[in-house]
Amino acid sequence: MAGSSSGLRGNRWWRSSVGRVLAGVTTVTAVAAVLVAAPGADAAASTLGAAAAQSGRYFGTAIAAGKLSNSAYTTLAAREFTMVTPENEMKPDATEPNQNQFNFSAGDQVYNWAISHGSQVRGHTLAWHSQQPGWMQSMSGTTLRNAMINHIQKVMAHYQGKLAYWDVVNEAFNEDGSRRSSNLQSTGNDWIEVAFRTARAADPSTKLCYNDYNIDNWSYGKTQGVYNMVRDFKSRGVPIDCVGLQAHFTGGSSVPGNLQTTIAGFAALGVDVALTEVDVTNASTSQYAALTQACVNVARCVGITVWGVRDSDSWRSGESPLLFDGNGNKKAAYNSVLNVLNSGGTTTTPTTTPTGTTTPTTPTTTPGGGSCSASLSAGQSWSDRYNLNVSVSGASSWTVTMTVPGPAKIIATWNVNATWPSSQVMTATPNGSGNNFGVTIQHNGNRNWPSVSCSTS
Ligand code: 9MR
Repeated sequence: MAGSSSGLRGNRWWRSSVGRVLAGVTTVTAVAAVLVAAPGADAAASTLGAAAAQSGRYFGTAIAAGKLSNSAYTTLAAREFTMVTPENEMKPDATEPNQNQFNFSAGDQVYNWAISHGSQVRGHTLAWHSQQPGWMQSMSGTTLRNAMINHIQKVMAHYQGKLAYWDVVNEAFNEDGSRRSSNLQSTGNDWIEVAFRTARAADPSTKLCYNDYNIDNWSYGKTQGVYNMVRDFKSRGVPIDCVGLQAHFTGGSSVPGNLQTTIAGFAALGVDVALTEVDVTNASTSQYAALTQACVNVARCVGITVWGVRDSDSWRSGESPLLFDGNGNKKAAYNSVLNVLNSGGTTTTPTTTPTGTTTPTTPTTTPGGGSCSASLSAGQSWSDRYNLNVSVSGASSWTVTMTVPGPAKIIATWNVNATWPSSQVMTATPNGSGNNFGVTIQHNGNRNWPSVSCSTS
């Protein structure tokens, strides 16, 4: 956990945060407490999710509903990951098996598991040439266009306000950067922007992404094709918030040397970028380290998702491409990813966060049960989100409740067992990491301090 205060003074977190800590805590006593009981922001974290959260990022995995009854699988997934992508359960063939008859049972299973384990969810995917239900495969023209619009509206309505991201359109380009031919493409070249406009209207709270494979190499035709589309969308006001690089470095491909250039290139258009389906042939440690480094070096690279938990869960299990072996043991690549995440590398321009007058410290005494108090101090911040460090004192068994002022919402925590079923209200208990933990809040324009209270039982 946290090192000595002198160690902290020398590091990046300390330099970038001390001004905001001084601004954000109300009393001299509280400032002194922060100096000594250093928040764990830059201490080496021991899980992927916790390590990524130190720089406001998530670390995710694909989850299959059919494996949620396997406790080895769920224990590992709950421990390590802070973002979940349903591997197949939110695809069109799963959610609309018959036209206008929707089935969200498997999608909801993955969603409910994820949020009950303090994880966010990335919806995957609404419009795609593949995994269409049979009735859609045989459609064309206006009928198909209208069916696509209806599908997006109904599926997004079901998950309204619940998902962090949606892959609105998946894999719509050819390798040379032209549009892939499909029944959707045949409805007109504007089908992608219609999908995004429909999605924004259906759920303005979710970030809307374009997702594809083989768009990792900046000089590749497909990368440039997607880049030009995103640039065009941004210039014409077509709503798009993010680009997902699937980053499948399996089946003969490997991490290109210019991956960071690609991530930065997309980010410069004003979209979030994520690596969304990572796997690497034989889990090369150097390639895993390189792809992680490329992400953490770009401020708007918001997270990394690996495409499965253990090698045995992979769609390409023959290439053993993931971070855990079939028995759930950490592989060498796990450590190389963790080390890069723990070494920081975030290059962001901190903004002043949070602001406002809410008292960040609310001690509570519970009759007969001892007492505890929780105080907040500001951590790193980015244009869309900021970290807070929570320091608990007075008891080793505690429950901290934090309420963030909407439309701000909690998107990640580390060094704590936490759930935030409403996005605005979080309940947290110790997870054995001590009495300091961290929270990432997406401010959505409201940077006022959350309120916090502590109780014992
Ligand atoms: O991992 C998914 C596998 O279980 C499915 O059989 C397959 C069917 O298309 O889709 C896999 O996931 C894909 C993802 O949805 C989109 N990018 C490529 C992934 C690997 O094929």
